Amino acid sequence: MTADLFDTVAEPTTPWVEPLEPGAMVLRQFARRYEAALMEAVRQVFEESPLRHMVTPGGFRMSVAMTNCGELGWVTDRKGYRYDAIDPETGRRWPPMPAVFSRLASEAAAQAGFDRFAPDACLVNRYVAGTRLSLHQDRDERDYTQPIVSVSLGLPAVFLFGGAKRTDKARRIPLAHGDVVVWGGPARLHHHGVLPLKEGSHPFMGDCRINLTFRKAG
Ligand code: MD6
Ligand code: FE
Repeated sequence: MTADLFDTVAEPTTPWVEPLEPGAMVLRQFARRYEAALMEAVRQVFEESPLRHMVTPGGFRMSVAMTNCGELGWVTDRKGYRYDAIDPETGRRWPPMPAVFSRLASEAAAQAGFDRFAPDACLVNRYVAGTRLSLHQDRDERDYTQPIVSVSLGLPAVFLFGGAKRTDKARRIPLAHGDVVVWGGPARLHHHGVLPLKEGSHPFMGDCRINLTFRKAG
């Protein structure tokens, strides 16, 4: 049997759009079309640049385990947050962005009204039970006209989506395997985070949630 690179195992569900606010929406089940290829590509990225717990500038070890692929990778250490072309753990460039990653990200962005999104950075996050991400803005990128595309795989999570100010009330948005959140335009700098992951088991991913966050960083 020959399988195309972008073939899927399961019959993909027809995606639907859930608007959040101007510039932000959830594309429900949008990543299901490529789920098999995505999971295989994630596995390959982990082999080349393993997951690690980075340290914040304040000295706290992040509960999310992270790695990157693409031209640039997001890193944090005692010196601060930044994008770097070199993985500090391996001393080599981050693994190239798998074709299925760039394709999914630009298709999702286009669906959300952001044409020609060409990410140069993909942050890969792994959450296990108890892992959380506190409210923050993504503002280490150069060009805020470019959106953020965030893909959820594996265990469900509750995504927090707030406003321009950290104190703005944040909505709680349940995210399931295959859901994609896109935020840009007037929502580009809105605060967001993830509530502590609940224990569980996912048929493809086991006991974790994988999140792919695509950016045009450079
Ligand atoms: C998520 N991650 O994991 C969303 N932002 O669902 C992020 O928003 C994020 O993991 C900036 C830096 C690291 C991150
Ligand atoms: Fe973020």
